Amino acid sequence: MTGNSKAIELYYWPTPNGWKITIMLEELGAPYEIKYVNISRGEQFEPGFLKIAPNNRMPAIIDPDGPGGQPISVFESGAILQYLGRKFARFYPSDERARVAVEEWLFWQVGGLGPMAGQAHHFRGYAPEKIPYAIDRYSNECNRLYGVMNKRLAENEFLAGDYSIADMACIGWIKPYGRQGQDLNDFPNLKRWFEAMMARPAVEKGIRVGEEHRRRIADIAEDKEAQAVLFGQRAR
Ligand SMILES: N[C@@H](CCC(=O)N[C@@H](CS)C(=O)NCC(=O)O)C(=O)O
Repeated sequence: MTGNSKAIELYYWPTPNGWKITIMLEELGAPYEIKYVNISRGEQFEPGFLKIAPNNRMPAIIDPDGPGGQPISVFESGAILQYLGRKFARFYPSDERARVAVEEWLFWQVGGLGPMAGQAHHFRGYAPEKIPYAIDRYSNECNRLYGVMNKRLAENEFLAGDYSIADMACIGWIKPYGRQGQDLNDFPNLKRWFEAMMARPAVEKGIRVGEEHRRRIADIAEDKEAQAVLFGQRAR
């Protein structure tokens, strides 16, 4: 482990993408300071935040003790997990074969499970109009992805063999399985993994960070200000 005495600043809101990083920091036992970015109120567009996270999405971090002892900022949850995994040399193996397996499943999450489940949440929960084609399209895609994970977990305890940042990336997106129209009883290996993951103290603690700010779908579905901020964004 390299120097980790200074707290890492985590720009965060309690959502599946934010949880990935609180879970990792809890697993590492690394000191961190939460900077809330209230995405329903547009704080992701504040110039100071955009400087470190130009995609106006959280999570992002600033590590005051970055390479060469100088601060570094990182945005994109996958890049943050990889950075922390390298810095602390944990949950992201350096052996090339093992590392490739972690990266396959990490990128599978950030490019597949996350975006597809996010669209399922949108069309099933938030969209003012219920569009059957969109609901089916994203619920079916989640179902397919759950099947892929279930098969993988038939032969592996965790996605990449040993517990890794790939599992941390996925858990927050499987937790709301009901919002994606899925039943874990249809996926017994995934269910076994899900229960093992949720039993980890760091996962439980990471998901609880900022839970007082978490809002139910129905709240957002009625909150015109949040909808105006979050939905229908275009280039600025
Ligand atoms: N690819 C990004 C996605 C992050 C993301 O979508 N964050 C959402 C919350 S889960 C956000 O900050 N949304 C703000 C907005 O939509 O303006 C990552 O993995 O970090």
